[in-house]
Amino acid sequence: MTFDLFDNLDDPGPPPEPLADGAMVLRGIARANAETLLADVHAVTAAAPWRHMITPGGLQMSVAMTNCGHAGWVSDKRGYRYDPIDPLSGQPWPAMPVSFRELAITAAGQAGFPGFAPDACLINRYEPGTRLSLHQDRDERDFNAPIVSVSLGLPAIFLFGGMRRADRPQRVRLAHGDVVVWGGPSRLAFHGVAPLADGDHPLLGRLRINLTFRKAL
Ligand code: MD3
Ligand code: FE
Repeated sequence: MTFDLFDNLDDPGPPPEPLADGAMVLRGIARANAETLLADVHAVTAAAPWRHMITPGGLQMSVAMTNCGHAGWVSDKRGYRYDPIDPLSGQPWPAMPVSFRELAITAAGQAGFPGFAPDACLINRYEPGTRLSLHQDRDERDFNAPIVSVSLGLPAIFLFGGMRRADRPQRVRLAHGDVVVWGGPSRLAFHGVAPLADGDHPLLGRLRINLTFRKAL
């Protein structure tokens, strides 16, 4: 068992950090539960293994992905969509672990989005050098619901752009345990992740894992 300052329940931690209209950073709020979250990631990947999806343009993504919940985000030559079935296994995606759901709902509430009901969680795995190019998340049905993201392992530089692809993105460092809630006018902002710098994280070694919670259906 490891302990750090955030395990002291008397310490409220840093206050929520507004990033843009509707976007709030909750620094370190997932740290105390990180080992449980990671055990649950491993349980999900035992049933729905990591895979490198293919974009509609035919390129393999450098980030490995899987999903849990009632629907999973998939990409192939036919396009992007949410599917209740994992195309690798032909089975439904694994259920969303309780630890995931509770964190996502708590974070959304702290950021001013009570009643968030995520039905999908996309899990991204970054190795050093991998990146996610600038994109919008617009495959979900209801853009009124926020997206909640949880960063674990190696830190990343997150690129947060505007409503147009050409808008110069701000660079935000997201570290282990940081949670960001993206709602309101930020929900459709362009965003991405810069190539991951190498490092050695005590829990995850040379990896970053990001969970994104969505109301997809
Ligand atoms: C801002 N993932 O899975 S999480 C993605 O770190 C994705 O793996 C990144 O972008 C990652 O689609 C970034 C932060 C994030 C997620 C969704 C957003 C930021 C967002 C949707 C709208 C605006
Ligand atoms: Fe995204």
